[in-house]
Amino acid sequence: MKATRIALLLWGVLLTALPLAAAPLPPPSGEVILTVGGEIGLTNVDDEAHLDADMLAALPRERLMTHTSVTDGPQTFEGFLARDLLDALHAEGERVTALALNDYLAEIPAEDFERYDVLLADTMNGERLTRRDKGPLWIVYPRDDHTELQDIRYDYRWVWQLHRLEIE
Ligand SMILES: Nc1nc2c(c(=O)[nH]1)N[C@H]1C(S)=C(S)[C@@H](COP(=O)(O)O)O[C@H]1N2
Ligand SMILES: [Mo]
Repeated sequence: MKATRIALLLWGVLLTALPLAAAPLPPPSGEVILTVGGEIGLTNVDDEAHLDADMLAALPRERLMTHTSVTDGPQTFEGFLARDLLDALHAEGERVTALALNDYLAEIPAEDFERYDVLLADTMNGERLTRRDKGPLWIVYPRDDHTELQDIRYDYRWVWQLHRLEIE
């Protein structure tokens, strides 16, 4: 069996069945899309989780339609839930710092991800988000489903060009 395949299987098992910290996170085999550091229970490179596209694709896929503060009309996003990622990595923390390729950063209370189905989107309207345009990942809140999210206090947490999360 190819190493990638084994790695993916392991990751799949981690997401579903295995008790905490029973298996290590496989190393990334492709380009790293997202790095997660800080208070996490599973790591693969030093004390961080370096996640490639295949590993992220193993998380349950979710779709969300919503308006945003930077586009006209509702957009359809696809990706995975921030909550599912943090659960998969056994993250324990109250604060998540989200860092973008353009050095923008936002501090997000971890409870946002419990309370709301916040997406880490990798596609918009069926098109993959590229680094040139809001990719590789964009934090998308279910803005249309909760009036309290239609507020600048949340807009700044919609970090695009996301490439790193720090859990504290
Ligand atoms: N990567 C990145 N994400 C970002 C920002 C940014 O500058 N870079 N600006 C944030 C802020 S402050 C807001 S209000 C929303 C919308 O930003 P805009 O109104 O400046 O377009 O996106 C957020 N996400
Ligand atoms: Mo903002």
